[in-house]
Amino acid sequence: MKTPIVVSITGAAGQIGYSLLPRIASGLVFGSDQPVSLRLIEIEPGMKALAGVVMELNDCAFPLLESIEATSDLDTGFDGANWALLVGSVPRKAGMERKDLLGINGKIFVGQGQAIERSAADDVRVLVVGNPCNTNCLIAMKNAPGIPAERWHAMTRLDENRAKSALAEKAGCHNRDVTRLAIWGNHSSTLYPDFENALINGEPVSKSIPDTAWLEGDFIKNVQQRGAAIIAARGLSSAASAAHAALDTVMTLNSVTPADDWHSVAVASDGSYGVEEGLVCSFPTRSNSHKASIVQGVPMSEFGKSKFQLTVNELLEEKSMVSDLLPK
Ligand code: NAX
Repeated sequence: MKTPIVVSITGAAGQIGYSLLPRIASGLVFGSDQPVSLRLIEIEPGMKALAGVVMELNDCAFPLLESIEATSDLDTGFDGANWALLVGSVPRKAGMERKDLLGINGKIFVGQGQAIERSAADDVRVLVVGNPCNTNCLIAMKNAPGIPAERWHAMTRLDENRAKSALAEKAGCHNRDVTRLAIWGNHSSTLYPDFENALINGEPVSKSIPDTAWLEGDFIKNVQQRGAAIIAARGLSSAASAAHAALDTVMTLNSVTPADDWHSVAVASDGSYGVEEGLVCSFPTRSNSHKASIVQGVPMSEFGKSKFQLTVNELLEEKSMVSDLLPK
């Protein structure tokens, strides 16, 4: 038997946690011969529900699930973590400004970053899902200066998957025929789904979808607003698709990306495409199974550049709103 991989998950009793956990425990994500130890983190009010989730995981009798620790203590929760999935955060409530949300959740990510640095394994990698995920990731990363910046990620894969699905529907093809779909910028309503560099069956999207007005208009708007559309329909925010995208992200980061494709994840900028160094921004990336690298030289039209600048400006604004949480 291999040594178990330790996976810590915050917000484990929430909707996304509920979809995420059985799939990790089943071996789907880390391999069919890789035992997994789960460390599930909740705030005190969530601990009762988390106890129920633990009962259900036990009742699945997963052969690869080595152990489960349920805790509200961060150091216990991140102890020895090889992967930390930061899903839990406080949802935006009526009357709350974005600045308020950034402040409330930002403080959570200060403590989590510090605890990950103190307690996680030397090779820990982190994926932030809880919103606003780019800036939460920035805060946690800056509060864990001992962990290399390349180990921090925030999730934009759900937006990529949504965009692929929308293009496939319009083109009348399968979503597996859509490749090189990059999300640029922030996971928010300013994100830019790059149809100019995406391919359908290896050809530019414009060949299958010559409707430029749709691509520049409704396509972008629908991807940006998809989360709100799901809330309107379901009465709850997306959870199954979000959990799936989180697992897609981890599996992509753990494998080698084919040379003719790329995937979206927000990483600390290295200055590529003029984005301020350190800003956690979504780019087209390729992984070598240990590290995601930003794909260089992706061309952008004036239209694409203006959309990208808008979402980068929002990230800079978010950063300035949480400057008191970012150690110099
Ligand atoms: P839920 O409200 O169902 O669950 C969140 C859980 O986190 C709750 O059980 C809560 O007790 C717990 N929690 C809150 N603060 C915590 C803390 N400091 N430490 C540990 N646990 C804590 O939300 P859910 O639908 O699971 O969504 C979780 C997060 O994902 C939200 O912030 C949501 O906005 C974000 N999303 C991010 C997406 C992305 O693409 N990056 C898409 C889906 C989702 O909206």
